Amino acid sequence: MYKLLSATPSPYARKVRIQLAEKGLAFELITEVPWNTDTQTPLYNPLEKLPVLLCPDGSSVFESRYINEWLELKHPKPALMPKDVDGMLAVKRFEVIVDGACDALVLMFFEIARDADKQSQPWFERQQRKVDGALRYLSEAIGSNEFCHAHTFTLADIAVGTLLRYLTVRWAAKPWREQYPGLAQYSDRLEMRPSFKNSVPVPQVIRDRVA
Ligand SMILES: N[C@@H](CCC(=O)N[C@@H](CS)C(=O)NCC(=O)O)C(=O)O
Repeated sequence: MYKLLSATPSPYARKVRIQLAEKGLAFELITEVPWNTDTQTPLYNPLEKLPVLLCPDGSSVFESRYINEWLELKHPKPALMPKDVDGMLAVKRFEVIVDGACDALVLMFFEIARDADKQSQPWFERQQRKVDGALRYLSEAIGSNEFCHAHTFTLADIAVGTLLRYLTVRWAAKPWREQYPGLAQYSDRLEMRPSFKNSVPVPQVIRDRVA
């Protein structure tokens, strides 16, 4: 059986949790705080980040987008990626936007965790612009459609759905739902799926100093 190193708020880990559930693949969830010094994450990923998928043969697969692709290739059914090249590229484009926005959110989170005199407002605002740009892009691209691409649930929806719910968990003050009501409805619809309901993100306390 697979094991998954995961953190409760992590949108990256949630993408993999949802994909495993959608494919009906059993896995053991191992919850870590990857930012604490005693995390076991570096034992399995030299980049020291989770999610990490641990395989029954002892090997590990890391980097969420690569894990998603790996699982898609190893367990093609049900397909969460279109078969046609243009469809595939369209889905991957959504994944790129989402990962970029999540990376910016993580940088913002740790920027404001620094001592006040070490925080950089221009750096924070630079990251914020990326998140705002991603939301604007997603709102325009999805509109009132049920799914990101071709009226079908794909890895693109898993990615966008995890970003939107992560915003609610870590950035509750960000008024994205009011700004983009279409995206809010899209997010609410996705959160009804059992795979989403069973992986609702929750904040985690980081014990050690990171930045
Ligand atoms: N690009 C990576 C990002 C993963 C990531 O940033 N994970 C965070 C938890 S949400 C982490 O483990 N950070 C620990 C660190 O960067 O040292 C992916 O998609 O898997």
